[in-house]
Amino acid sequence: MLTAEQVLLFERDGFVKGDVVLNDEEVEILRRELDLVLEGKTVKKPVLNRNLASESSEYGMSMEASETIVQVVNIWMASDVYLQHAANLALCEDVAQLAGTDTLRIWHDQIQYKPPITGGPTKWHQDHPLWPIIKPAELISAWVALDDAVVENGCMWMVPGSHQWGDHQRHLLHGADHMPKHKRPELLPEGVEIKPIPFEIKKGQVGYHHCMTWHGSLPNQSQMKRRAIAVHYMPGHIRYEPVGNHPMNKHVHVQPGELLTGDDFPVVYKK
Ligand SMILES: O=C(O)CCC(=O)C(=O)O
Repeated sequence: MLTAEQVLLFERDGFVKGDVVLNDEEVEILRRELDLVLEGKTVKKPVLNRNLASESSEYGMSMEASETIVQVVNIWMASDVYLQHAANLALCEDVAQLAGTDTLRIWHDQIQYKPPITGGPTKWHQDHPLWPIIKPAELISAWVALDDAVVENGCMWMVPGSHQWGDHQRHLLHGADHMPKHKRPELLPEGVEIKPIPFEIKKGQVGYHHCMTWHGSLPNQSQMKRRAIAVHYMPGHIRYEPVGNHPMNKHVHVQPGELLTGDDFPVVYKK
């Protein structure tokens, strides 16, 4: 469980660091399992396994042709070890506490792996506007580092307080200096300041972020790998309300307006 201070920080900033939830051996198991998935050696497959840097997606951008960001979406579907990770009690209790819910389902997970030197930047974005088939915007992600994530190898950066500023996704730009720019700053609430800060997370540690918080990550300019597993958790009341498309759409078997339940959105925590 998180302390009252951590909960207050999350409410104020839209992100907070948690404990080290995985020991070295547990991290090693997840790393090995990731290798198997990337080498295509698992029987079951994830929903996506792609190079984000070469996609013109909302997340990826390529400044150099050689850049790579390996993104694997729903590795839990390919690997039971990752499903067990999503059900990690310490993570689930913290997220349930932050979300004020007694039930958590997986919306989806994602690996982002930035290889040494060639690992590219992940564009500044807000998560929920990129998830236009679910509502309300009350999801929380648990981002667990599989390598120390520091500025040099492309840790995430966050803009404190931005989860309270509304949907600015279509106005957010990734500057040449890798910092966020707003196309129409006059649309921001009065008096707010865009002050991005690095969110360095130790190997095995978790960082939580709200689905409206502005975040992005820098290129990996080091010799270290930067691997991480983020689980995007849905509190029990999240519904399927499609107003756009998403790779998870084909996994949805409920009607618009219904709770987003089903085998591909498993309950991983119930109080
Ligand atoms: O791993 C990264 O650098 C970005 C991940 C991200 O955008 C997220 O977990 O919401």
